[in-house]
Amino acid sequence: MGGVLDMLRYLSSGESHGRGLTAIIEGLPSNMPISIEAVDQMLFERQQGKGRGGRMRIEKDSVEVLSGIRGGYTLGSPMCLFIQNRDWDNWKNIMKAEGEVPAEGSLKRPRPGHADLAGAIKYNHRDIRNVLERASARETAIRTAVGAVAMQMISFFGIDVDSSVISVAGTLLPDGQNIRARQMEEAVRAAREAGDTVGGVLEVRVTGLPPGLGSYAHYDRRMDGRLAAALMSIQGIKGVEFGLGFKAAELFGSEVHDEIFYDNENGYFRKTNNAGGVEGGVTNGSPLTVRCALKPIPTLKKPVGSVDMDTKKAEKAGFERSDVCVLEAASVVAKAAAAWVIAVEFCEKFGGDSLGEMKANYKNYVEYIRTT
Ligand code: EPS
Repeated sequence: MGGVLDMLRYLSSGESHGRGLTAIIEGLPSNMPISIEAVDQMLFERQQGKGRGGRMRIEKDSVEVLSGIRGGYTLGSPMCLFIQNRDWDNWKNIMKAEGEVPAEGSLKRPRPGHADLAGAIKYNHRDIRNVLERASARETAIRTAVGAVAMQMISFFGIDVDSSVISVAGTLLPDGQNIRARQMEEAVRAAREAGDTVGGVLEVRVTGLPPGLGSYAHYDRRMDGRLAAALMSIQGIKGVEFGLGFKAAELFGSEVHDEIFYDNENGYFRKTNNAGGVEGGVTNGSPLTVRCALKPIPTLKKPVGSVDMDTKKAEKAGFERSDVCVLEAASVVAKAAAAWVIAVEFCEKFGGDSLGEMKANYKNYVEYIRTT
């Protein structure tokens, strides 16, 4: 996931209404061309979608690279990314770093489902704003930028990561762009009119993966475990399943397991992919398919019950300007999060200091698979 022992790792910082968001990525190979436009395109996609709120009309997310690139190519040194919060101008009085914080920014009525109460208890904050500023899904902007860089790295090895919304508020979205858009719109409109919010299910698909990423040898090296952790860490995700997922629990083994075939042209192959591309924590060469359940966001115009943290009296939860639905945005973030984990695993297995060295390592492995 990007821990201290990973060859590829990153650290991010930034508050929702602070000056901006930053990330430092360490461990990218040198000599890799980076398209800033491609990163910005993904940031743009994250800002879209039915049900987004007023904030997205203020922001125009684009990444500034402060280090790690020269002439459009990675140097092998840490890459620092920065995304400005345009809304900072409206908030700098409330978000000030020193002196007394004005009372108008202070929040006392925690929103059920948000980090508000648990976060305030944990960090001993009297003002919920001290929690929500970092807990906010605004942070996913920088995560998306990091994932977009990772996606570029793995694309040099023929790996493609894609995602889409499967269902909204329990209704499956049919094929066809226009009808999907209408259905999303309808679900969002109904929720907005009710002062409510909606969630749904999204799917991430990865093609071009070699078999052998991740490992069965130790619990924290399992590919599905690492991916699940990365996806669950996206704000609002409450469930993750691979392939048949929960459905597999209802079937016989003979109906679930993907039979193995072999021919000279394809080597080993499967005709089904119920496993979702991972067996024993290791990629098996089939496309990776992961679904995520996203709960409705917890900021409701018609708030549910809560308690004032000062008076301890029953009150409705606080309301902040917010989105009605972030499903399409979360689908972009999920794609980015999955790409990051794959890039980490890729560096683990084929790691080299330059892109050329990694390509040579990869070629060697592909040749081994072909002849095995
Ligand atoms: C978000 C920015 C936030 C929220 C949203 C995601 O902006 P603001 O709080 O100023 O409206 O719109 O955050 C949440 C859903 C949340 O619960 O915190 C973004 O950039 O994606």
